[in-house]
Amino acid sequence: MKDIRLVIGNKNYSSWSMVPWLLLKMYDVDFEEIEIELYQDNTAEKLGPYSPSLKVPVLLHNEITIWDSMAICEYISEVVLGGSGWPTNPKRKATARAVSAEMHSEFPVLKAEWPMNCKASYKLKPSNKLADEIARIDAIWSCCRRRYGDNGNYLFGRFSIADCMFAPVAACFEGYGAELSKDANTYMQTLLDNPFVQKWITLGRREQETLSVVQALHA
Ligand SMILES: N[C@@H](CCC(=O)N[C@@H](CS)C(=O)NCC(=O)O)C(=O)O
Repeated sequence: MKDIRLVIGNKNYSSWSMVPWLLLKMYDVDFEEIEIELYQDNTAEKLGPYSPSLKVPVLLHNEITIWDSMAICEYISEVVLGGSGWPTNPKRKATARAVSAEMHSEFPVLKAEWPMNCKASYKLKPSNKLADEIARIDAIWSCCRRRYGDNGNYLFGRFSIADCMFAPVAACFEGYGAELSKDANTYMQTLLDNPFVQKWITLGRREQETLSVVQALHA
């Protein structure tokens, strides 16, 4: 058994699972992956021993259990990566934390109307409320790239936790055909070109399970 274990859901559907998985992969941290199929009759039974919230992702490290994507990333950065999960400059770090927290806690319409589905490949016209949320994400991406993207192609230049938070959004935007500004589109492509993002999407597309809730949304 490895020291670090990450419990995740179906790669095709579980956006929050992708967040710490990508961080661990990008920083070459050795970990064991435990994948549990979501929304099945026995999901709660299988998740119970790992997850107090009965949700994924969950990080298990020594005797510690952490059951939230953002908290997991903070922990990995602090305990495993010596703080390098965030930009070092305090202003960049504060902004990276703010946009990551905004992604984590806001955008209810995006999460409901365009849920993660790696197999989606069609254009969906967003509702007005969703268009507002897409415009806000576009503004975050364009603004961070312009202000902080001087030392690399990611949101704050070099790769950080903020990119992990937005990687599932890039997959959704591509799958459902979001229309973005030029700068935001370039950043989305950077995320989609990341080899581990590609790996997650490829593995997600190979999964056979179909969640009827997600299918019904776009039938
Ligand atoms: N705030 C949590 C949200 C976790 C979450 O909602 N996970 C979904 C999968 S992406 C889940 O486990 N859903 C199962 C359920 O709601 O029963 C986080 O960031 O980790």
